[in-house]
Amino acid sequence: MFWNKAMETISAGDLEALQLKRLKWTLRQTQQVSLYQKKMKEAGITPDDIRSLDDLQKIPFTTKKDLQAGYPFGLLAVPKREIVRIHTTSGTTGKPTVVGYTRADLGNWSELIARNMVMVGLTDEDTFQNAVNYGLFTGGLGFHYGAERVGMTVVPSATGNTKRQIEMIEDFGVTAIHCTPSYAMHLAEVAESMGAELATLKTGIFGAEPWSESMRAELEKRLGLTAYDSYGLSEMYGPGVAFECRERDGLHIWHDSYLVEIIDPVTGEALGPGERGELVITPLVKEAMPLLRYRTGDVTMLMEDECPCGRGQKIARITGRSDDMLVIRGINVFPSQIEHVLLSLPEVGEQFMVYIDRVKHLDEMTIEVEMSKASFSGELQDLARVQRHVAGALHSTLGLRTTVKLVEPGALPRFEGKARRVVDRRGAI
Ligand code: DLL
Repeated sequence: MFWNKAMETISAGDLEALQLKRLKWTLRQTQQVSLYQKKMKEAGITPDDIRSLDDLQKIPFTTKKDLQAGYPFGLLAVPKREIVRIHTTSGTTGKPTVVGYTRADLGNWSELIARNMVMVGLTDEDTFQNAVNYGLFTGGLGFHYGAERVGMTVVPSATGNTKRQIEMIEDFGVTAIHCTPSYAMHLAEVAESMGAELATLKTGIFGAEPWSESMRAELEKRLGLTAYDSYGLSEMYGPGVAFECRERDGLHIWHDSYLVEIIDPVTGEALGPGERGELVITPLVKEAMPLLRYRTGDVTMLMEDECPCGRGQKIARITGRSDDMLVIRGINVFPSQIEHVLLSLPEVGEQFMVYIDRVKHLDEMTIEVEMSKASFSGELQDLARVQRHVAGALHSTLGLRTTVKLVEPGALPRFEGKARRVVDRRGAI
């Protein structure tokens, strides 16, 4: 099913012409912002020097630091009266980025969300529970307006009060739910403890943080739904940038609205399909806050094969952020790899925390993980064997020795929004 078939399946030739036209428009739009005027001047180029899509390479990158330096409204390309809403990034490091939207931006954004939802088979017959934060976080209002545009019955439940969320699913006959994968896992736990069957639920849209294929399998089994990965970032409106189709093998990045590149995060050099690196995006229709070659910090790769669904370019699931990648004794580790290993072991549950310390100049990684309910029977039995088994499995995937601590089911924190499972204590005194 398509929401906008002409755009979703546009031919390569027409797409190139459209992308170039929109890139030129974006360049003109950025010239209202002093940061880009300065960057282009320093690079010795003007918007007129960009005559083909390949010329994109001549344009300097924009980084999160650039955006932080413009806090709060320094990146806006339109007068304040044209801004009808603002959101901000979650701002885990330093100042958040303020993102402004014109009325046209909000329309473009809803269109992209609508495409995503229809792509996975949702229609105006569906009842959609939007179990994410409705404040400055883009996940709430972004999906809300997209789902309304499709004509779904929207339940704006937001987060929290998990028992009530489960009752809503059952009482309102909710067929589709949107939340972070960590919150979905918590919903599953609470539903199980209440004996709720969630019989009407058939579609789960999960995103805003990295999650693994094993997490998908677990969520599908426990919530009885088909789970789709949704990617986006506030700087590019929010969710809706890339989304899985029913093939669930990579995420379609909306080619008429975003130009994508993958670069080596260290050298900045372009990488080809199949090579994992940092995702760089140039949005093509953003009015209030245009961006040029924005370094997302997210690690993925361009996929080579054409998708049987007929839509365009796909990226692989995001494995993590180039800047949250943990480097432990020189080895790169993504928290999603740890999650993947733990979920494959029946002795332990899915909740874990990672602590990193520096002991006598050496990095030490400690992983706390809950025993699974099945293997926990009042006391941690045969603790040493389970511990060895978990540490062995982690070692063979990560190539790294770790200390594993087993804890009781329910002992570790649950997260309503994005999970914060890694505590890096190496910088602390
Ligand atoms: O998280 C937008 C969003 C809301 C996406 C709801 C999907 C669903 P920010 O708060 O600005 O925006 O955080 C963006 O989150 O750069 C990634 O590092 C991470 N992220 C988002 N989606 C995924 C995903 C929203 N599907 C940052 N897989 C991004 C992995 C993701 N990481």
